Amino acid sequence: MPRFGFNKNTVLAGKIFNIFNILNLIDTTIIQMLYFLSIESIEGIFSNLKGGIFMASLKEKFASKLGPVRDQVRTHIKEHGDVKISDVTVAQAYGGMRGVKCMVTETSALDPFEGIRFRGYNIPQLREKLPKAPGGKEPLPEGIFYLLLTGELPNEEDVQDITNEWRARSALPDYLIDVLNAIPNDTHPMTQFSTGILTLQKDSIFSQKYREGISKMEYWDPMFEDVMNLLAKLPAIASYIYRKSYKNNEHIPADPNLDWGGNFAHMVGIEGEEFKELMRLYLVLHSDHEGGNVSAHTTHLVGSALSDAYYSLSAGMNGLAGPLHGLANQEVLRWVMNLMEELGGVPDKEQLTKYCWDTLNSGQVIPGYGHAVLRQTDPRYVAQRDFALKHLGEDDIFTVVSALYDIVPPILEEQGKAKNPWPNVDAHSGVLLLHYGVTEYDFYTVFFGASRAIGVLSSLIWDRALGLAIERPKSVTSEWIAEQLKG
Ligand code: FAM
Repeated sequence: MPRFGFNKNTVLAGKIFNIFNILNLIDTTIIQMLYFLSIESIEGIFSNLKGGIFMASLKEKFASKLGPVRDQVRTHIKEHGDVKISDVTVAQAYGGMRGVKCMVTETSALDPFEGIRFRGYNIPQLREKLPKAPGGKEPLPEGIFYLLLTGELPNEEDVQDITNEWRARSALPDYLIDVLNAIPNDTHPMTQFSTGILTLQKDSIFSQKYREGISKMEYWDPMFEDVMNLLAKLPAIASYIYRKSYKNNEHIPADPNLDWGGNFAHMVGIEGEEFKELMRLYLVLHSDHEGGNVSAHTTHLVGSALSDAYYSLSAGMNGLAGPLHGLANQEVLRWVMNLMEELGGVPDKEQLTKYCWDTLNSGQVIPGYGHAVLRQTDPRYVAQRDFALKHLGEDDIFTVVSALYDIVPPILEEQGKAKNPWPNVDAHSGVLLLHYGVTEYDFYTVFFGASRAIGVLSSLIWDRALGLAIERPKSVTSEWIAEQLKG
């Protein structure tokens, strides 16, 4: 019996739910068979088949989307495989492959000036169109998962189904708690998070099915199951790490009436509707940023070797833990707090300007500013600023963060190195978390990680559904480049 997560009744509910899942599995297999027999209008046939026997589910919706995309990809490769979509320069080979178009990610696309679009929807549209918690104004993370996976906006019922499904799969097994308890509390929370995810690998359904000899065409199905099991558990894993590391190992049981994000906020131990709303927004905003960023690309790369969702996400989280990527959110807060301590409270413009130049002149970056792709203020920053303007009221740290928004871009422009002087997502998240009482900066990237899992794991299901190949780009030596340059 799991030691952490939902109580006995919810565990029983979970077991009943699993019976439905088995029915769903049979159901999905029927849909796939129909597709391979080239029978059209699967959804229509399925709705007749259902006849009240099978629960409509996200999995069937995904299965119904699969065929046309598979066809399109097959045609792209077979009929247009030689068409060139990118060139690579020497600078790009040394410079982190910036701008090289050489991978496919279906879930979201990033425009340097417009920012991120999730299946075509920008952030203001998501905030408006995705279903909300009762009485809430911010989108539910369950909704972005549905959108990323299926390409369609969910309705209230679709989202409620995911909440129920994740709730039923959320209990943490004893062996995971034992492993987490064995990790010293002063180990960085991202190390604990990544270890927790990897520890669950022994229960991977994908790995088990692969060993049993599943067909390639069905890889996506056990991957879907692993992803659902993993996403369901992430808030409990993260909260367990938080309470163990910072709150005397005193844990808060899940609230079975809450959605995924609201329950996450509750289990961390911060009550109040506003923080739950912040969590929901935060978990939507950080979920996906197309495929080339370190956490997304790592998850995809590791998954391309047919490593399961646990191996792949754990690896992606290790990439997110780098200070140039997700860890920047804790670095921003630490930098702002150091600045306020050194300058004695809220500094004036002149003091802030000097502090920024001192940071740059000492060879450090200004955390939270710049981006590899974006060339304007990150819309995720704008959404968080909007939330802060609505809810924070008088807040000294927000005052400093706002002042930096005016001061840093012209300084970076004057320095002339950063291609993008504008703030990114990480410049704003810390001040919000701190305002509501998450004072442990080192934990911030774990929130980012739980959110990013939604995007990269949706992509991983698509990777297996589309049969994307093991990644193996060609590397060259500097000697080889020198030879080319001679010619
Ligand atoms: N402060 C100082 N220098 C900066 C800078 C910043 N905020 N942003 C870029 N630069 C420098 C950069 O270090 C590089 O210097 P060198 O030529 O000496 O190597 C130069 O400007 C050109 O860099 P770029 O082409 O504009 O950026 P990159 O694509 O190489 O790197 C970032 C992008 C995000 C890694 C970089 O802007 C940075 O280090 N920012 C601060 C850290 C940060 O906020 N990271 C979070 C990014 C976020 F979106 C995320 O992934 N979560």
